[in-house]
Amino acid sequence: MTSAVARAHTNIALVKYWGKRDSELMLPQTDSLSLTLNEFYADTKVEFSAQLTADELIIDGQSVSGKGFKKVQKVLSIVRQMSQTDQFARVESVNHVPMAAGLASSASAFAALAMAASTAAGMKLSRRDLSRLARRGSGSATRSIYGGLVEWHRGVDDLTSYAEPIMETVDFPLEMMAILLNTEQKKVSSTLGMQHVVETSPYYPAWREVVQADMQKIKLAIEKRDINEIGHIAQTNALRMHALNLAADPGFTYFNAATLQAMHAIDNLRASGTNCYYTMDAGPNVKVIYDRADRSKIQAALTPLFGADNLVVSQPGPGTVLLDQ
Ligand code: 2P0
Repeated sequence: MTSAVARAHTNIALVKYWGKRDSELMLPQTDSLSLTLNEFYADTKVEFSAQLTADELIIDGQSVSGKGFKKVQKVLSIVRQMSQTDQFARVESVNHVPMAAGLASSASAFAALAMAASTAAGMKLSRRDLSRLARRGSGSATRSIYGGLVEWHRGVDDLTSYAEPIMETVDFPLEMMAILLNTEQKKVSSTLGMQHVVETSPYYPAWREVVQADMQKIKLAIEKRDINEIGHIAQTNALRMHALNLAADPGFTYFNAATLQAMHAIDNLRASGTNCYYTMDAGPNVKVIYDRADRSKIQAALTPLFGADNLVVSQPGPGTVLLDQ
């Protein structure tokens, strides 16, 4: 019996991934760039055993079947093929988030699974290959193998679509604050949302060009450690991603009334001299991007609107690590 435990942190994209061109290989339409977060992570244990008669998945103590389980099985099957084993596996994952944050958890889940499963199967994959393996479970997981600021190269095939760190230890005061507005399960999954957009949004060709330009601009801004420029690019990129959804047929949105309230609050705060920017993903929660020095001013402005308990500060975090073997 062989087992391994890995810890992976989630990430928030500053230049978003929103569309696949191959859903089996999980090749994205565009490059993307993210910040790995310290405060949100998953610990996953994988155990291969000749005694098991099927794969098993337990998340936060609950046995899981359905779509999530299928994606886990897909990654386990790739690992079995790579390591020439036919044993089934038990996967046990625990999510560590400050509360039921409803923030993207598939990134940390599949990055941890890639490292724990490949190690438990006796392989020692390079980080590039771990990134490629994590990608097969969930696109955003490709980036969570690395800490700090990370780029996912869309590539042209399975071998060339992987992530690379731009700055693993962020050496300037970039910080992110999640505003928790709604922790219910999202109505349109990322997978379905992005597929619908690629198929029906007339803005999609423009989005590809937007991302290409934003990748260049944000890498320069990171080099200059210019938090305002990084925030400005991220906010504009997020709005353009969400515009794809509104322009699809039928159109849809992940925003709710509180999302718009938070967006206005951050725009107003910036207009009154405190530099901060927002980004949103496949759900209503808003993430604020700012310089650590401005944290208390931002908290003071947002607390009366959303409550102190719903503001979760997170620092840049590390890449995926092995905890136990
Ligand atoms: C991102 N998101 O770049 C984008 C921005 C949400 C909005 O990646 O279908 O869970 O498993 O590849 O990675 C969330 O989508 O979707 C995501 P799949 P995933 O972070």
